[in-house]
Amino acid sequence: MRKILVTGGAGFIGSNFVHHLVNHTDDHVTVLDKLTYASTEESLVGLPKDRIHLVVGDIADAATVDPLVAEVDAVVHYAAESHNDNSLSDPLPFLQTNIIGTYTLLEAVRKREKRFHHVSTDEVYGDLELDDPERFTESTPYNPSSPYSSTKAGSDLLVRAWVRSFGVQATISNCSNNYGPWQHVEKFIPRQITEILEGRRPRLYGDGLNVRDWIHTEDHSSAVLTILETGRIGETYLIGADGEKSNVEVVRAINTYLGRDAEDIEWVKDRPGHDLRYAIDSTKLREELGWTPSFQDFEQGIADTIDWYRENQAWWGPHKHETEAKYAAKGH
Ligand code: NAD
Ligand code: TDX
Repeated sequence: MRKILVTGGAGFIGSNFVHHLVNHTDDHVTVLDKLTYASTEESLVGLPKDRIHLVVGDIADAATVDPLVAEVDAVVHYAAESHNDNSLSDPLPFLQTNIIGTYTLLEAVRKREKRFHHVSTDEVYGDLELDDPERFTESTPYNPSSPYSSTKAGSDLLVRAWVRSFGVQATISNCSNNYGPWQHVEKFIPRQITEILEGRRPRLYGDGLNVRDWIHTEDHSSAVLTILETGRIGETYLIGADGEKSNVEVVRAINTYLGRDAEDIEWVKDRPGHDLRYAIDSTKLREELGWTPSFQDFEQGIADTIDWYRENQAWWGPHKHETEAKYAAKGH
């Protein structure tokens, strides 16, 4: 039985990965999570107690991290401050968790000689024009735009340096926008669904033409497990499922599934520095490691996600008011 430490395993994508490990391997999973406002500890409830252990703590605290790393075979690192809008109003927690936290983990895996997988984002590459025929590849130069994406870029570069300078056995993945259950209501798709469920209109930034490359979080998990098990040390793999959609297309799909006029939209102030388009070319991951996504029907995926938010109001309801108050203060 392998022992895996999953940082941020009580968050949206990390908790999905923990379920994926429990369902697809016989690994024992230790979750290290600070349980910030974004965590979804409930998503871990019901998992077999002999397979999973939750430790509440900070990845930037070496005294917490080092003994946990010593006990496992590999670390999969999801923990992060993850929301661009928050990074624009208060960048410091992003530097602390995304940079110092990643550094702290790297020092522990270096000392304990453990395998490390670093989960990152396509936002490190900046953005593309709407009509650019190119997509991001592993050799696209880094060009992050926001405090969030610059700290993720910094953390990726730390991992590369620890591989080259100290021989740390690490891989990196950069994934596109995830959707699915347990995503915090601050993020785009859950915010729109829950605005409508609370009787308000969905809210689009700017002209709504910005494009994101959507992937179901379950496909992100299967890709990360594939890289953990078969990826080449020192390599970066881009994860994407050919899911490019403009924001207005996504909102129309949500409106339509909820039986509303597709064009009934509240147009709000744009995000400063708003990246125009992300698009992933995941050829390397598919051809080298044989990974393919399973959730290719976006309309069905959105319908399932909407149904999940309808059924789980008890989980997201308590976070909604505070989240909307923050947005209202910024004019979003
Ligand atoms: P999230 O905000 O939902 O979850 C982050 C988790 O990390 C939370 O449980 C939080 O409590 C925990 N955490 C935060 N600071 C911590 C600290 N100092 N110590 C320990 N735990 C801490 O984020 P998410 O959307 O699930 O993203 C997870 C990872 O995937 C991040 O590294 C993010 O950059 C990356 N990613 C996200 C997306 C996306 O679309 N959401 C896409 C590509 C990559
Ligand atoms: O109410 C909204 N209206 C709107 O038009 C919100 C919250 C967002 N938007 C737009 C901004 C973006 O173009 O929707 C798009 C998606 O926004 P977010 O959910 O904030 O995601 P994004 O900024 O693209 O970043 C996400 O994907 C990459 C994750 O939050 C990051 O953690 C990940 O690295």
